[in-house]
Amino acid sequence: MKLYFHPASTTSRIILLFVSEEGIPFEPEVVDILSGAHLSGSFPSINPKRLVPALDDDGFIVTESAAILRYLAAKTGSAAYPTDLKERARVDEMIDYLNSDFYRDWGYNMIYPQLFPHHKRESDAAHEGTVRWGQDRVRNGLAYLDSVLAKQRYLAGDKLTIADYFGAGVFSAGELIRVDLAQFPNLQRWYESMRSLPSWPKVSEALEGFKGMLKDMSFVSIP
Ligand SMILES: N[C@@H](CCC(=O)N[C@@H](CS)C(=O)NCC(=O)O)C(=O)O
Repeated sequence: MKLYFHPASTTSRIILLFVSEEGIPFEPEVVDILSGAHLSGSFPSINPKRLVPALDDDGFIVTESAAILRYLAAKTGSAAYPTDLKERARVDEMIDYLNSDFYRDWGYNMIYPQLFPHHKRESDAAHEGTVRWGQDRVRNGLAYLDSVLAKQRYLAGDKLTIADYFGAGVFSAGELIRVDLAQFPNLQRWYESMRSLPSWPKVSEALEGFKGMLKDMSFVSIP
């Protein structure tokens, strides 16, 4: 199985953390999205959306980080994707919430417009409005997730599942703008438990490098 990814990409690191923790063998293929290598050449025939990650399992291509996680977990019979219908529905429910509602505000409204020029809004007023609007909605999302984690150890119950791998990757992007989870103690406890997974330091090397480059910048963040 070949995994096309970039080590700094949030959605790639979701997969990298899961395969590393589960010991799933794969052939790595770095796509240098920073130099635009995903936009031309052979990669668009792998993923016409021109985004990483993408998985090639003997000619069967899967894109979308959440779909790749589900595919790999189901293919390997991982305990992190329960087969019980109701337990699995809880995992899918959480992944879908994180990937749609939460990530829209967290990533595309609050974090990425502050980091990437092509995410910046046209006018300063529109830009600031987007970031503040994202920040407000993120606060609601964080409070919701904190309340979930007040009742259970992990995002989809008391066992580690692919929802936690997905969530940990999404949350790691918050480190770039120095999100402080202190006012959400249950969420903070859960995130620290994910950060203490053995593969975290290796998988997060590029994230740490990016954080270093941003250390003198100020951001609209949490709190
Ligand atoms: N919904 C996709 C999003 C993938 C995505 O946005 N990938 C980013 C890196 S995190 C990318 O390839 N960006 C390249 C670009 O925007 O040109 C997934 O979850 O896999």
